[in-house]
Amino acid sequence: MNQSSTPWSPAEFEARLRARETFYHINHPYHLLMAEGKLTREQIQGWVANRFYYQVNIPVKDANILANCPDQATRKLWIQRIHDHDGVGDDAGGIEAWTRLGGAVGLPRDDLTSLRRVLPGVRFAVDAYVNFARNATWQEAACSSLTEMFAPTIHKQRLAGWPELYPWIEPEGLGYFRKRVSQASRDVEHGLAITLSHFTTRAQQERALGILQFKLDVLWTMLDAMYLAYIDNKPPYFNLTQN
Ligand code: AHQ
Repeated sequence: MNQSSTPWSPAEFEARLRARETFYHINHPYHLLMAEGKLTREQIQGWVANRFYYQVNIPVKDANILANCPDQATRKLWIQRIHDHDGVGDDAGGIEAWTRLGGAVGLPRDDLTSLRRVLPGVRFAVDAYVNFARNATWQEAACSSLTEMFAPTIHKQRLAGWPELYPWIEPEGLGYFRKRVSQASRDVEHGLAITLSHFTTRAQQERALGILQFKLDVLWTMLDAMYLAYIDNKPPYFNLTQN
């Protein structure tokens, strides 16, 4: 086999997946401003309200993966992701925790649950992710969740920085990020095992990198829409509506 058709070893394949960290949304200008403490209350609120649409769609995305997955052992593990977000037993779950983050940044619950603040660009990016998971194989959709390889860093950055950078945000609102640090690591262990064992030919491995890039594009595009609306003050139709 020539060089370009030889499969990568699992270690090399994983290293190439992890090398995509460069394109993670921690490096997006919106997130850089956030990490530097330069976002206003409104820009933080806009981010929380728009990210709520992403959060409520994660269990829908994961339910699509379950629906496409005939392997009981996989489903037994994957279903935990739905419990993490929707809650189970007396654990209210991540979506509820996100509404508490909303309250902590001064947003009434209804500002999130009504979805009235969700920007078209955010909606299209999130819907593209859910529709991908609905139509792809469950292994491809599992691969697309691997942006979470890079998530613990971003959650830890917020936990470490926000109390000092944004003292007006009530500290208990950060509970969501705290829980995600361990949940993301657990998710990645499973998602990576599926990916490394399923994508074995070189062409399949290249496809996996493309799927990961698609999901990096989803996260990046969400912040592009927020940057235009909340940093550049150019929300949709800004030039057509009277001030
Ligand atoms: O809070 C996040 C979350 O629950 C998930 C699930 C996972 C997936 O299935 O795609 N990805 C993800 C992410 C969450 N938070 C993002 C953030 O920046 O707070 C990061 C995001 C991801 O890395 O994909």
